[in-house]
Amino acid sequence: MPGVSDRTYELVTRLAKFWTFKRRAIASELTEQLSVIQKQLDDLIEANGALSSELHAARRRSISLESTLAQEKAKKASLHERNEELTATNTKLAEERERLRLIKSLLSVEQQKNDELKKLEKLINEEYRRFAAEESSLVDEARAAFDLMGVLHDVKLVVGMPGLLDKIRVAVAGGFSAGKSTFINSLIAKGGVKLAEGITPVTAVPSYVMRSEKTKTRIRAYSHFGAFTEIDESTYARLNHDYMKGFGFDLQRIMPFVALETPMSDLFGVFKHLCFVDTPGYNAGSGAGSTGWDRKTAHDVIREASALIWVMNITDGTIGSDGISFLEQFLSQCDCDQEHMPIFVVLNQADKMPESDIVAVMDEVKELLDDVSISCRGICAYSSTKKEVYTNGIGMELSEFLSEINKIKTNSIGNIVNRIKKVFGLYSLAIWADIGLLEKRIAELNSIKMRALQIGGRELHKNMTTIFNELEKDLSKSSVEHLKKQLVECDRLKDEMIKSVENAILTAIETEYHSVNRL
Ligand SMILES: Nc1nc2c(ncn2[C@@H]2O[C@H](COP(=O)(O)OP(=O)(O)OP(=O)(O)O)[C@@H](O)[C@H]2O)c(=O)[nH]1
Ligand SMILES: [Mg+2]
Repeated sequence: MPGVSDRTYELVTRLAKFWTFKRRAIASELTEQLSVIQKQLDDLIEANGALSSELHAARRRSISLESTLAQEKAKKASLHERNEELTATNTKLAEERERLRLIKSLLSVEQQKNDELKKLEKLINEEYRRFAAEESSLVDEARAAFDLMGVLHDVKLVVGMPGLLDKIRVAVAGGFSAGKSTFINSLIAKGGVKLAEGITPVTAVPSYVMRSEKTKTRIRAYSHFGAFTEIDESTYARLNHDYMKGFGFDLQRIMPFVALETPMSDLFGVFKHLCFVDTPGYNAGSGAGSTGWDRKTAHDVIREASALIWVMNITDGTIGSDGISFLEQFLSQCDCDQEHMPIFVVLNQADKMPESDIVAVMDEVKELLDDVSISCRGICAYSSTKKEVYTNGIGMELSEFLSEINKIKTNSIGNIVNRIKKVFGLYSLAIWADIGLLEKRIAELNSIKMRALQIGGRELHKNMTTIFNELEKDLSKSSVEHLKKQLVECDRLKDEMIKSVENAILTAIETEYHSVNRL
């Protein structure tokens, strides 16, 4: 059947013809067709209206959905942000918990029952101080006090770590990020614990690294009382400058050092007696909390060492005036004869430099050290990461140096005792010198008195008595007696300190022996 519009068209065509029959019928059919069309049109208009309002509603819904979506997206972003904040807070809390656990164990760790160590502390901190305040003969008293504090520090170290007694301490020092820790790590066997390394100042607490004959690593964090707590590798790995800042105080005050016993490699030979001491960079600044702390720590640690390995970054090109002045200051303070302090220079990170430049830096460093009369046993160019020595060095090779150090006879007790004897020997000399001077003056005064009597008779002698009385106050026999009493006190302190040192260390060795046998 033809569609409404086809039919309409057909009817209109027929009507248009002049001689068409049944025009009325056609017109009526056409009218009918038109009304159908009109109806369709009306329906369409109605449907269009309905669709338009639906479209309108849909648009409104879409706009509202869009705004809901935007709100949801914003909510999601804020939740994500919150989540990240919470994760960070969680990590911080975990770190805080870890820190608190470490502080708690350091503070609660029981001090070994070592009465002799306490006695030594009292002798140095109280009795010696009293003696020093009264005594005025020794000119360089500050140095004597400093030396005795060093003795106390050393005894605490050995009491806390009797294993150190037969070890030769080799301090590994230098500027921050020179690669000191990486250098020691290159001497640790595979599977042993690693010291923290990094590009920002890392090492904050000195670490004593000793060879362990077992495969297991033992890490002990020491408190100031010579007591220690065992810490695990992950806690140890975190003990860097940034982590230390989080304590809000110098952790070194309650944890002055850490000791590791770990399997060592035989890269440069097997050295059973060596204990490498990783030090903070002397120029690391205020990283651990207070300015100069690292320099002081580095100094304290190096002072008590028997040898020094100076590590520098070869790409710095030269040793630098601050490095030289640090070395000079150290040599002037160390206990042994400056010329006999074995020093070895490691030009580290040599993998970063062409061989021709390495030789030039090596010569420059040697020349600089010669200029300031610092003698070193040898200089080598080394890569701690590649564990490789580059070109021929100057003087001894590193392996020869370590082998020589390994043979040094250690006698920590004897060494400490000698240091005490040296301090009190100086006091004794100074007091004897004062006694000699006083006695000489008294004799001179007496001779003047006699001459006054002989020349001017009783009258002159009487007139001078007032002056003599004043002079005699200072030059009286009682002053000599006083000095002699100080000599007795000097000897007593020396003997008591030596006895306490020996007993404190013996007690520590026995305690360690029993605790090892209990394990
Ligand atoms: N290429 C190369 N990089 C090295 C070498 N030795 C150390 N490094 C890198 O130098 C950076 C510093 O090394 P550390 O061992 O942390 O230096 P450090 O002297 O102990 O530093 P502080 O403890 O901060 O004073 C680290 O990123 C090491 O990976 C080396 O021989 N070659
Ligand atoms: Mg380090």
